[in-house]
Amino acid sequence: MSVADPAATRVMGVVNVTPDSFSDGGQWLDPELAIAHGRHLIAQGADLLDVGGESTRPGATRVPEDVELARVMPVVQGLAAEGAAISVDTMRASVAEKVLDAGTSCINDVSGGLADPEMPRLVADRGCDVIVSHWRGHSDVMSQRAGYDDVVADVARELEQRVTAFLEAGVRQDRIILDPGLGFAKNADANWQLLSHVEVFMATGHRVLVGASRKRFLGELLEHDGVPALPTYRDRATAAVSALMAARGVWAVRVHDVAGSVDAVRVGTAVRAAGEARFEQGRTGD
Ligand code: PMM
Repeated sequence: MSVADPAATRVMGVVNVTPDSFSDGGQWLDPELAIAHGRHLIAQGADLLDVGGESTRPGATRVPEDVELARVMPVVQGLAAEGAAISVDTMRASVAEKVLDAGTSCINDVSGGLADPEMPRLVADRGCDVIVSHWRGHSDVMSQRAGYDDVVADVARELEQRVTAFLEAGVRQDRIILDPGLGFAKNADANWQLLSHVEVFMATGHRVLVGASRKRFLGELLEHDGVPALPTYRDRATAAVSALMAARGVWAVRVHDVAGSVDAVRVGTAVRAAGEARFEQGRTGD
């Protein structure tokens, strides 16, 4: 890897086609606006776009399948026609099947295949990439399931079980991307622990994706007089996480503000490259 290798950690830009996402809800519900937003994120340097039609914020109620599909389908079709690399954020195999037909190359299942037992088989049949996140239940119950003995070990073990389910269904090992699922049944301390120990997930040999963008734990960190920072004021902290994760060598960061993370990833990648260069020098000097 060289210092000039900005692609070392990918930047995944979020296109939420929802009225109620905590981070950007309602902004891109019109398909034309969502497509324009995706185009803008690509121009800013996003390597791939994550299109979602169902909010997963704590307390959110599920949307019916036909509504989810109607939201994401025109956006996937429009962006795929422009050559964008697309993942779709869905927990439904039926939605995944249709968006794969429309040009999606990756399924981002925040439930890690737990919400829909058909998901592993579908992914195996289609041979696509899949993001397998750590998850303990839908938005209405997840905050009650945030208890851990050792959050890093517990999340690693539970994720391994989900990976096994995908492998047993016939998904290729190298198609599976791991995500510790920041904010999903996790309090702030748990999220910081998982970021701090991201190498535990990388040690599995799978690609690792981290989604810290605009999340509540960043708002809590940046509080003023006990009031958490609003989601859009969390972008600089998000970029800081992106730099740190790039320095550790994660495969991708999932963010709303792409421009900030593209620069941050270049910083982190340069730090990482410099460290590797010194290590290589040390080895040849032996
Ligand atoms: N976070 C959200 C939604 N989808 N997908 C993955 N793989 N990882 C995440 O951390 C994640 C996700 C939270 O909602 P948002 O779309 O408003 O950011």
